[in-house]
Amino acid sequence: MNRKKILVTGGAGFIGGNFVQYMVNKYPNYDIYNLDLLTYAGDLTKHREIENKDNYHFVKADIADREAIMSLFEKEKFNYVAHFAAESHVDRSITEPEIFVETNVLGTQVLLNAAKEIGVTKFVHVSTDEVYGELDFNPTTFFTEETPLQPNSPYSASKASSDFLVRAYHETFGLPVNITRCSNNYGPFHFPEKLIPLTISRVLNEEKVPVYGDGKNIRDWLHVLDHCAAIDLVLHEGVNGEVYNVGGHNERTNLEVVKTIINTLGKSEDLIEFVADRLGHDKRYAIDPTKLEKLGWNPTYTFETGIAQTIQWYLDNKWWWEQIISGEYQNYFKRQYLFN
Ligand code: NAD
Ligand code: TDX
Repeated sequence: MNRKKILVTGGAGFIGGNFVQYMVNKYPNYDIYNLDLLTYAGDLTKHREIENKDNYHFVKADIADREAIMSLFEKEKFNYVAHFAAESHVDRSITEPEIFVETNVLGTQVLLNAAKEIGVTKFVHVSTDEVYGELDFNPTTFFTEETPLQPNSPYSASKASSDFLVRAYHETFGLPVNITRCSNNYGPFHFPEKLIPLTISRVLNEEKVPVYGDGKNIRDWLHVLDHCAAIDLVLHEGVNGEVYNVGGHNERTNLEVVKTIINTLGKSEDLIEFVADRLGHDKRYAIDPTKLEKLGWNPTYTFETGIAQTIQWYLDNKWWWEQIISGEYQNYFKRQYLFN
């Protein structure tokens, strides 16, 4: 039987977690290994419905722990790696940049080296459109795969550095890699420090919603399940060494996003509070996804259908985000994996 082993790093986080569930359900004949350090952003409660499936496996480890990663690769001989693990929050990178270098740069190099040593079939590195820097407000300009990298935050600089290492492992050692650069994701299990889940949870609790600066910065929103389908496609069909941009032409100002959520929930726009701007706040991101579309990918959600589904999900799954905000989710690993 054609049983493949797929290592998903960061599979307890937002996008990696959605990807783990997508793969476990779609490919019963693949073994999906979720490797995660369970930082503040890692949460295993989201996997309650799949954690007992035969093709789901969890490994707690730090991607920057060279010895642990090498011995895991030697033991399991993974066929594929989908690398999501990262420090992902721009605001945190402004106050604590060091961990972004350790995890995003060093951790990626450790994984690349282990993948090279055992000879994987494919290593997909999940990067971000933020490595391209910022666009102006001219709506006809987009990031393509040829746009030069000009990262502006410690977060995007660390991601760009990891992109260069991935490229170097392909050029120097012939490692079969792809880099994907995605726009802002949203959807179920999005950690409530990020704009959309923060707004939904605050509005539901009748709390103020902080909007940075004048709220006119633009992000290009992509539903996380469309992103999962893109990574699945690139993992199986991506041309080795290529970069693929992922985005769905859904540009909105932050103020439009916040107002859409407030209005959908029938609350007052008085909840909006303009606060000091983020340092180095990128004006606009917008993706040209033509190359990935030619490979066979198309988004299935518009922003309207996706945000409606997401708001409904947060209404239906208060159990999830309330225990994230209270911190209770951090006890789940001990209960399920250590004390049983
Ligand atoms: P997230 O912060 O929700 O999840 C990150 C996960 O990585 C967490 O589970 C965390 O515990 C784990 N992790 C952190 N450090 C680790 C380490 N040293 N070893 C092992 N695991 C570790 O992030 P996300 O939003 O799901 O983003 C996933 C990836 O996608 C990141 O690489 C990010 O740069 C990229 N990305 C995110 C977006 C977005 O809109 N969220 C957009 C484009 C690209
Ligand atoms: O409270 C807030 N108020 C606000 O106005 C927060 C948290 C954000 N913002 C603004 C800043 C951004 O312009 O909203 C926009 C979105 O902010 P975030 O949700 O922090 O996302 P962003 O900084 O755009 O980065 C996200 O998308 C690209 C992910 O966190 C990154 O990991 C990914 O690479």
